[in-house]
Amino acid sequence: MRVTLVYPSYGEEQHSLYFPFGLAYVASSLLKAGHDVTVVDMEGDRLSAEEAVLRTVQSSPGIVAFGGMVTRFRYVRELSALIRKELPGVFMTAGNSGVTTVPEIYLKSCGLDCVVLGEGEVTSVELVDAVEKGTDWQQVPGIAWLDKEGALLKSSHREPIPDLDSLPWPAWDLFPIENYVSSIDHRQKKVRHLETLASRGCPFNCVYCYRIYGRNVRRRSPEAIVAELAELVSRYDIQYTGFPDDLFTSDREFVIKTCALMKEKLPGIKWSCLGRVNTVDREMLETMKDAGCDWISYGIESGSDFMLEKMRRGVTAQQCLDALKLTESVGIHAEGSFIIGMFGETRDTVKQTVDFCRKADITAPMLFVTPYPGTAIYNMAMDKGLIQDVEEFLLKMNAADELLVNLTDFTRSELIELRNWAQGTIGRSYLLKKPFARIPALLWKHFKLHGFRGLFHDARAFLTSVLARN
Ligand code: B12
Ligand code: SF4
Repeated sequence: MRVTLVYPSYGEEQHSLYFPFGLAYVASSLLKAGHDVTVVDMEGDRLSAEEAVLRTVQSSPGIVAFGGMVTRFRYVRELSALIRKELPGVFMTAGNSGVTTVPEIYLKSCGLDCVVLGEGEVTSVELVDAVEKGTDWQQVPGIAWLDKEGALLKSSHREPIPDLDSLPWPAWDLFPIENYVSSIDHRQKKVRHLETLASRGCPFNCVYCYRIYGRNVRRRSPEAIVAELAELVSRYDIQYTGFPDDLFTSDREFVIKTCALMKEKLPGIKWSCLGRVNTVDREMLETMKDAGCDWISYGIESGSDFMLEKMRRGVTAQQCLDALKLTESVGIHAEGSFIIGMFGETRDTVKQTVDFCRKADITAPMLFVTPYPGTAIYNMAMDKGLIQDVEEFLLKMNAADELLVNLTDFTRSELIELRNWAQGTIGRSYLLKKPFARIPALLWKHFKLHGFRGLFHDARAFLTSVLARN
């Protein structure tokens, strides 16, 4: 059957491109099952909604299926309405973590026939088979739909795919892959890159995080991961890769084995991953460094032990500091990310985070906490009546840098002011600690990436921040 997979826009003017693995895995499974798959990549091809609809209609689909994370809900809503007008009888579905956590909203607002819950590879194949053959698709496990009265119905639970090595590689070539490979990577560097997924799931339980694959971690074999990477090198000439798993470092033995194989088969390839401070040690980091790892991003989130406990992080600020220093000491760049505005946040806890960054000598983005559907804090926010209208909440989501729900005792403007102060102080302290090295390096980096526009933007931001110092 002809299936058109639509990847909605990211919603920002300028950004790096991240390859949509979920949709690409679904695409390769459908291809393997003999279906005819077209991808309309609004993001990768920078399509307007009208262009995306036109391409979708021109592909003459039997099924249209949307991907994209929860923040892209509004695009799915817009596109689905436009496509429905052009193709009134087409079967429409969607999958991703948003659909999985708030299926009723997607079904109601986007006029979808059903949605795919959780892991999509097997479910999408069975669903397309059933629609093609005209059998009862509601018998396919792992889907949800609305009955005539608008009540949510779900089929039986879909078991996780036991062996990830059995999945075909993502269907990279259905996407405008060169745009992804040659885009600025997540470190803001220009290098040919494409990432690979090594595992699904995370054993931890942080309150602001939703894990579509749950706490039981499934890992691919190091051999399969390295074979895929070798293919990416030979097909697309990549020089850089990374593992955007929930948590790449959750199992020491797995990391060490994968590194040994990477070192042997892919010398010269550099890479990055997401880490957790209590899952790394010196020997492991040295092994990673030796296998080409040059960058680890740790979700630090706060410099306050009180807040870390509230977030169920299970680590202390001191552990975070030690891990950052250890990582840098073996020659891997350690990056931290922070959030502000969790339940219980105070001026003191924010100051502790700022002090933490000074001590760690890092600069880092500080994002407002957002209670995404499926997280513990989403349930708490719902219980407290802080999210009155879920659809409105989803529609407001964009690049994740705005304050959408205030979980604190501060007023909205106080919290925004506090964030701006903290972010400015962290950035300024970092630059002024080694001004002659860091300021020119920053300006040069942004000039290379964005030309004079980037340079002026940076210079103005820095001067404003120095003048506003308090
Ligand atoms: C890489 C990544 C990113 C990348 C972008 C990825 C991309 N291409 O869009 C970047 C770094 C940009 C990013 C940003 C953000 N991210 Co993010 N990200 C991830 C991460 C770590 C991996 C995604 C991935 O590739 N997974 C692997 C693939 C195979 O899984 P999948 O995408 O879920 O796809 C499967 C199913 O969902 C389903 N499926 C997916 N699409 C489709 C389509 C169809 C038709 C079907 C049938 C099935 C289907 O089948 C797929 C295969 O099994 C996930 C965590 C995770 N492990 O999933 C978070 C995650 C998706 N991100 C999340 C969040 C919150 C964000 C941010 C808002 C964070 C922030 N505060 O900045 C921003 C959003 C920015 C924006 N404007 O949209 C949350 C979403 C929470 C939620 N309730 O939906 C997650 C789950 C992290 C978490 N644990 O909380 N992210
Ligand atoms: S934030 Fe990271 S460590 Fe915590 S549960 Fe999510 S993936 Fe796991």
